[in-house]
Amino acid sequence: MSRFETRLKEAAERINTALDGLLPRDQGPESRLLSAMRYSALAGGKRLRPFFTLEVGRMFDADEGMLLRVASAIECVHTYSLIHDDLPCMDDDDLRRGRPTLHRQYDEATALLAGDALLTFAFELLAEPATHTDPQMRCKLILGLAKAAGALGMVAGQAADMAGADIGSDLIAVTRMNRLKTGALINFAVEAGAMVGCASEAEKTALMRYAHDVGLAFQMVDDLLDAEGVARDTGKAVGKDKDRGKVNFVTVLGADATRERIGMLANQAKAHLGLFGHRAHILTDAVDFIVQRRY
Ligand code: GRG
Repeated sequence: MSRFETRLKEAAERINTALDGLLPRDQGPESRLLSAMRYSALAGGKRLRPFFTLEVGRMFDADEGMLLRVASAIECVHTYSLIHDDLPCMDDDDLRRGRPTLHRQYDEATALLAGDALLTFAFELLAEPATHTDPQMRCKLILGLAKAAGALGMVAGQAADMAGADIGSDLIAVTRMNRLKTGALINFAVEAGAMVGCASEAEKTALMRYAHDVGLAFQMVDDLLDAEGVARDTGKAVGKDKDRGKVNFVTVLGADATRERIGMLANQAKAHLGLFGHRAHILTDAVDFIVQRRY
């Protein structure tokens, strides 16, 4: 395991422990709903988004307890999006994170509600005083997450994804869709770490540029894995986009040109970190991990 993978695994363990403690216990009359929330939220996953929040915050010596709550909120939103994306009315998938999708393991109504509850829970977490001593900061975090996840962010990207070729089959349309569907939440994960760490405007700008390039490269790799990967590694079905007539970077550019762009974005992302010197070495390593990942 590389130095980066060890660090990612450690962060994932801290996030899992935090989520386990923060999520409601699966007991009482609503225990089926609560256990469904826990099934998906504690099912593993790379925990990349919370990793970014923790590592960026750490660069500015932000409080670990606060960062863990913010990172957990972001992971709850990500998990909700995966649950809803897997539903029969969307991608209708059977496998997620190497296990049956939530609606397969439970039922469709429970999956829908567990997704709703995780989304709402994220904002509850951010609003609680334990997340930050400054109420204005809590409001800013809530606003940032709402914008990233909402109708002009991730949900807009999902709507464009569902529209398939109707959004147009060119690079501009595909880039826009992915900036929203995947990029918006990755951006916020990085931004939230900078916010809690009270980064300067110049530092925030550099980090936002980094997040932009990383988000696009991440999605391009995801599209390559969908085209060429194996379900055993990815923990989810592959080859779906082409079968469903969806447009993605590989269908628009082809695999070779997608790989070339991933390389360019990776170099560009690393260059944005120049301002931070050695302090950002883990964010540099994250770029290599993202472009080389097989899952
Ligand atoms: C339903 C509102 C709504 C949004 C869904 C995230 C998303 C939008 C759909 C997921 C489908 C998908 C394959 C998106 C592309 C990239 C992506 C977000 C992959 C999953 O993220 P990872 O690889 O997953 O970080 P893990 O399981 O590691 O957390």
